[in-house]
Amino acid sequence: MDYKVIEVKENLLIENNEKALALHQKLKEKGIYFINVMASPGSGKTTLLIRLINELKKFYSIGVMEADIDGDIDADRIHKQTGVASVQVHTSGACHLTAQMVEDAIDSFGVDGLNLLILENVGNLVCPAEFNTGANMNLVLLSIPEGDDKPLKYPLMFEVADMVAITKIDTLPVFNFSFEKCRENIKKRQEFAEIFEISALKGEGIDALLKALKNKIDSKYSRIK
Ligand SMILES: Nc1nc2c(ncn2[C@@H]2O[C@H](COP(=O)(O)OP(=O)(O)OP(=O)(O)O)[C@@H](O)[C@H]2O)c(=O)[nH]1
Ligand SMILES: [Mg+2]
Ligand SMILES: [Zn+2]
Repeated sequence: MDYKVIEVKENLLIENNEKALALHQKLKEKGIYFINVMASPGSGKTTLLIRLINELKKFYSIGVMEADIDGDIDADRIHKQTGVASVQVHTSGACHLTAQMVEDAIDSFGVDGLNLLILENVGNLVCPAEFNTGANMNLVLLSIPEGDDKPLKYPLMFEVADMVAITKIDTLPVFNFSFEKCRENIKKRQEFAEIFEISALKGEGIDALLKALKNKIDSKYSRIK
């Protein structure tokens, strides 16, 4: 019984990976760079995206997919506060997106003419990391109130991160959080992720993150807008 359950999951992940690679190729052919944003519920994903998009929209034609189990609050916030096209993706109760769900969302969203696609994945530090979305890069957030030990408890999320933004640094005075320990814990998972310290609320550290994101995007595809 246990064996069967494991096999089903492995097949599911292999199938998802194949789908994600095909989706990646499809977006590449359209010249669309795709960023997948993952983190815990309430860690500040939408707040950060609003700040980033208001700068990035000067350089790119952006589309945003907001994934949640229910509600359309985040897609509405993004659209109202940035003016960019956004779509709310409901997962029918699932706590992560599969590549197939991402492709279905992209197809109904209509991405032709865009050169940057951003996905705010379901707030969850566990299974979104297991399911390749076909994105060019994963931006993972870790907010100060969650604690500096999270990379030890949720290893895969920090293994698949290309960039980690330590967020809500304005709350540091009221939490027992060590940047040094957090960086050490991230490095235990992998060596390569760039790490940023930011406050989406106050704007601290946003410029460095923006610059790194632009470098990543522009090193892949030439700017079209
Ligand atoms: N102090 C502080 N609060 C922040 C910061 N960024 C976000 N918040 C607050 O954190 C709460 C959650 O922010 P959201 O941006 O909605 O978080 P989220 O990760 O998108 O949440 P879900 O989509 O529900 O998973 C809100 O009350 C924000 O105002 C920050 O840098 N500093
Ligand atoms: Mg959100
Ligand atoms: Zn899940």
